[in-house]
Amino acid sequence: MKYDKLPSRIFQTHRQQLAEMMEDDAVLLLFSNDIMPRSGDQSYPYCQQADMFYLTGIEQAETVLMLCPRHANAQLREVLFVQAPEASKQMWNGDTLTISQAQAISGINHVRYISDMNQITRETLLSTDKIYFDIPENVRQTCVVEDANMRNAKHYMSLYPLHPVLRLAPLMQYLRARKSDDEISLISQACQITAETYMDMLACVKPDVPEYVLEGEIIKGFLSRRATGCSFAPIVATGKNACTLHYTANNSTCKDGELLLVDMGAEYAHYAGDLSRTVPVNAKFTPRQKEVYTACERVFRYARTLYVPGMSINKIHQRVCIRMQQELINLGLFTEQDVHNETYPFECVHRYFMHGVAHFVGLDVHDAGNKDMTLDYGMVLSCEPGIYIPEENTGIRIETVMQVNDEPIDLMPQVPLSADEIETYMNQ
Ligand SMILES: [Mn+2]
Repeated sequence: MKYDKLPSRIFQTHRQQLAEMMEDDAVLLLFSNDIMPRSGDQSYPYCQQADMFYLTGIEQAETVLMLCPRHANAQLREVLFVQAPEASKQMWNGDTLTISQAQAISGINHVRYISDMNQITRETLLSTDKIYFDIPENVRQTCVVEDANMRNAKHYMSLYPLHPVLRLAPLMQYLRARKSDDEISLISQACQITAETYMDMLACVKPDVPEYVLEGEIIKGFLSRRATGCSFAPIVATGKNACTLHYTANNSTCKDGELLLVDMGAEYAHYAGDLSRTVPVNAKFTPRQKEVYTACERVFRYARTLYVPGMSINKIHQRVCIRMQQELINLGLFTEQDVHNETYPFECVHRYFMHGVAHFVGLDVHDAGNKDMTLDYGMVLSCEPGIYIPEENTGIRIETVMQVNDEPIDLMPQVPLSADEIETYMNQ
């Protein structure tokens, strides 16, 4: 692996915390992601199911975790199944984990080959009342492709139709939203790689440079700093492209006099970074660009102070919208009277700031957690106000990653922020 080996205590702690939340007489069957076909005989780079990584640290396919924390037979409380070595596969793909390597990574004593799974799960299920399954519950995505956990849930439900089933997702959402110190240092590492790469990339920003050249600099910067890759596809958007929130075509050319918006994140040891910044292509803001930029910067500086225990994403967003409304009125984008005539709150604001100001960040860049969850120590979220004015060819987003604290902590404080800092940095 590219990253420093993680201590198994990270995963042991996660399993212990989950065990405390699980119902008595219940067993969890958790399946690794499938290898996703691309075209012909090619597959996409393998991506482990996030909860599987969170609970075991195992990165390979054909892995199953069975947890039955209060089973009378101690041998059945925690069992990990991994694929057995196969000479023909090893010739092409390299070695798979041995039993002892899987034990060392996960901290699980009872590691067996997957061929033993049917017998061991049968013995456990017939002596247990309920089964937890981890079917996908992301509010932002319903996928037409059935994943391994959904497929196996249906399979086991048909084999054991009299066992009530339970949802794992709410438990994982609760746990994964609260990061340990180990996890926070991994996210910080991903953020450090992201920030350094961004600041190096700025040296290449100038009129007539294509967006994809900057995308290349980002990927090169990430990989050479030991990132596993990108936590999401980089957005490199000049001028009006920045008003497409998830613009990833990156095939235009940066023009003199335009602003450039970059939204990028490295992935280190499966944990995500997430950074957005906006700079003038020619290293000098026009007076109007500076006016809009500094309005967004003021909202950003204010928003960062709100990542304290007791808040929630929805509460932060509400306060940021109030502040944003005043800034947008001052920019002449709408009037107090327009606000008075709104059919729903912040209708005018939403024309120019149409996305949320925060999401959880962790194993997924948009990590487990919901918008009404009360923020607590150990939570990590993005902070990303933006102002988008297509008629002025302008899209601005300023984003960092914040750790919730009495004094909220910006995990990328080194990145130039004020218009003056940006111009000085780009001209040096
Ligand atoms: Mn983000």
